[in-house]
Amino acid sequence: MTISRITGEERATRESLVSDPHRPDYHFLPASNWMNDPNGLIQWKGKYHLFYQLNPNGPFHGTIHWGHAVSDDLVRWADLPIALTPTPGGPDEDGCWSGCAVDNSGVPTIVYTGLKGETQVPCLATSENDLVSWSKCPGNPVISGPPESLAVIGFRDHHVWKEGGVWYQVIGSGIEGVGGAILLYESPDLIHWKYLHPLLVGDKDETELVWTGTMWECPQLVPFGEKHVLIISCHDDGNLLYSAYFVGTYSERKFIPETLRVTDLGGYFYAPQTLVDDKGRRLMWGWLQEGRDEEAIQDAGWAGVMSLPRAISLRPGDSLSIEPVPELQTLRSKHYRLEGIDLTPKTSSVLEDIKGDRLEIVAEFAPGSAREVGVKVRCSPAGEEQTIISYDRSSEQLAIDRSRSSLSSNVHRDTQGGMLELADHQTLWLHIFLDRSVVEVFANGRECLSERIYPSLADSVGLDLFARGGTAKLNSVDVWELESIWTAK
Ligand code: DQQ
Repeated sequence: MTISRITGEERATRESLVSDPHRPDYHFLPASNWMNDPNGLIQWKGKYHLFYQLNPNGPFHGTIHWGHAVSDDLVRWADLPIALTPTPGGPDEDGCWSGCAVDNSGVPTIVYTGLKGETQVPCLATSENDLVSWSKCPGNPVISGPPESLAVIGFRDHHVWKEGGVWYQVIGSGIEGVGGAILLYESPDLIHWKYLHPLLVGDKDETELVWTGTMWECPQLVPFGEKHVLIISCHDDGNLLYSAYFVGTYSERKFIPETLRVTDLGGYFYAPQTLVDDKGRRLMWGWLQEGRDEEAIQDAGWAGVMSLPRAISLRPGDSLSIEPVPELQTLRSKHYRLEGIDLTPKTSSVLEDIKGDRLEIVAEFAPGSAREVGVKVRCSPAGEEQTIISYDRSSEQLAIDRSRSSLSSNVHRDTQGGMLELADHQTLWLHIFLDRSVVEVFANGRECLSERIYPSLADSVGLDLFARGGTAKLNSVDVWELESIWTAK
């Protein structure tokens, strides 16, 4: 296969990995090696720029650089040169960690975390050629360290915005013995920063709503009308938990939280960032972590995938609505559609003519008397491998059962999911993106559940629909084969 969207070394590397049966084909990921957080999301002169945490030296977290890709349409990406590389002897000599990009009166400016030993400090870089190459600010770091009045755990990851002519910044942190914390700063010029106060402090022992751990990474404070959403990624003593968000009010530089929820119902979506594009949409990407052991990752030669771009908005009741962007429809090729099928516990092989590991599936169920309905993907002909996406009406749980996703021993196989509340006669609407080892399920235009699966059999490409504990009606199902983002027009 010829990769058409890029040139040179990246192209050869991408081509060499095309036959890896677990490597996603329409999600962004670097040519090889390690990727984690999305960084510096910005639309510049109409083009979408995606920076990301990259280790060009192997498929493991270390020597973190900023990788860079650009897109006209949010879907097809072209690799650009590495944007930030650790500088020997500099405050970022051990890594250029996460941060953001802003437009400083026409000067594209990155605010990122420099890592040197254990020390984490905010640094700046600017570009004079439309974001292609970057110069680090000679005065780095722009803040010498965390406030002395606080005993912090971590001081990293930056979200910067301008309000009334003043720059504000939030930095992820934690307070020893207390919980995660977001620290608020202000500046007239992005260079001189004054610490104001913690914007919010968590409770490491509170588990009633959503447990948020000992430290908060990758904060973003985003306005939605009268409300603000504070997105965090929860970290606990070195373990990445999940991304969560508070909805609340922000005024006079104070944030008052009202609700707290997880951003994605699965266990792999982490460190999301957002941007507002020229259509006025708030778009979000997150890092989808691997769900297999280090030996398998080492053998694969790559780790980490970017989620699909998700359009987010705030619903009444203070939860986010999360939907795939319509631009993804340009990847659709062969199409199948079925309508009006009665599903009983004995129904099987409804979709036996459709096979694939890179599919988009839209299924609408009227659950009827069924206790549970759903879709099976990546099914082997004899059923020893299958991944079950289900909705349980009584517990209102949307879940992905991976207990039979793979015969391999080195993969995660727990069932993950969470609450999707539906009114009594509301239909269940599942919008599923399957891309080899990635499953992203958007449910009823609201929740999203992302998982990683690694089937071992080449013929685990079947699909099925099911109802259990009663009968249900499948109003319709549409399935599209999706093109690769590297070879599509
Ligand atoms: N990863 C980065 C940090 C961030 C963490 C380092 C989240 O800046 O806190 O790669 O994945």
